Amino acid sequence: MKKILIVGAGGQIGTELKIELRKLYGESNVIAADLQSDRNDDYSVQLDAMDASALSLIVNKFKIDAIYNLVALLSARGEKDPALAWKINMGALLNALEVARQYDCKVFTPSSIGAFGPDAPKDKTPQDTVMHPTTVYGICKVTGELMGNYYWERFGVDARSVRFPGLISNSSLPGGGTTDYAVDCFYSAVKGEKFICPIPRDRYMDMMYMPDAIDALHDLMVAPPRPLIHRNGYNVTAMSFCPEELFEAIKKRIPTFEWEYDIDPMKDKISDSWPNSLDDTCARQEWGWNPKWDRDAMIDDMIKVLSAKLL
Ligand code: AKB
Repeated sequence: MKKILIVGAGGQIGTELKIELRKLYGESNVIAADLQSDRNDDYSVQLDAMDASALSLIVNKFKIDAIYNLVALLSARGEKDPALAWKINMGALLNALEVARQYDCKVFTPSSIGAFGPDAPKDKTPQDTVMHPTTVYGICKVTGELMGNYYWERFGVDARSVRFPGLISNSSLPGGGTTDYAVDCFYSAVKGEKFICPIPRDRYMDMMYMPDAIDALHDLMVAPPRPLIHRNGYNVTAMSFCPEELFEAIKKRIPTFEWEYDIDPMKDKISDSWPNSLDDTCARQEWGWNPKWDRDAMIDDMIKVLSAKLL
């Protein structure tokens, strides 16, 4: 990859991906696109991801050879307006695939644990199993995986994807996701505020610390194409926990931390339909996926970084 375009660069993943890719490839080789451009960034451009002609102009102008399409309404937000979620999530992906076809670019787009539905095996959910999601977000993710494979088989567009679990970051906040609680609780704990948890105390979901997520994105994109059998998209995970386990572990480090539960019915329903944990053997075998951050290391780092930032 020589010239990279991040579409949705101002979001939870994009903010950190931009920094890491610029360290690897140089500032001018990573163009950051979002609805609003960043005036302090010389390589930031304004782009509405729904505008295919505008995307095409940017890809042509900067001679882009890899597009990271990170535009999406997340699961809980998507349920508030399913038509809009479909329009944005699928529209941005289709534009990225079509422009990639035109200019011979690679494409990365994240899939999610949300691509699975209630009938998939709950524990160690296999790479290949039934996928009947019950959210519009999940339906978009399954369709996105199929479209990625279709563009690869039919047009040779090198589209790749991973099924991300909940992503936990110390610098950028998620928004509209079902797994957001696992980030939000750290802000409450560090600020000395009581955390109100919208997810049931014993509901397990897979999670990952953002540095591992960035490694997953990069490692998959630079992997040689041929050994990639499950290119759209790979199960990846780093840890699985339920809210009560996470809060108890935080309390060991911040003894004043308090929490209570006020279950959000929509997030309850969504999280109940998702896996407890994924089996990521295929990613490990096909491109060497190997996460570095476990739950305790992630908690220590989150508290350290947020305490320095907020206190
Ligand atoms: C969400 O909660 O919607 C996302 C996801 C797991 O895809 N974080």
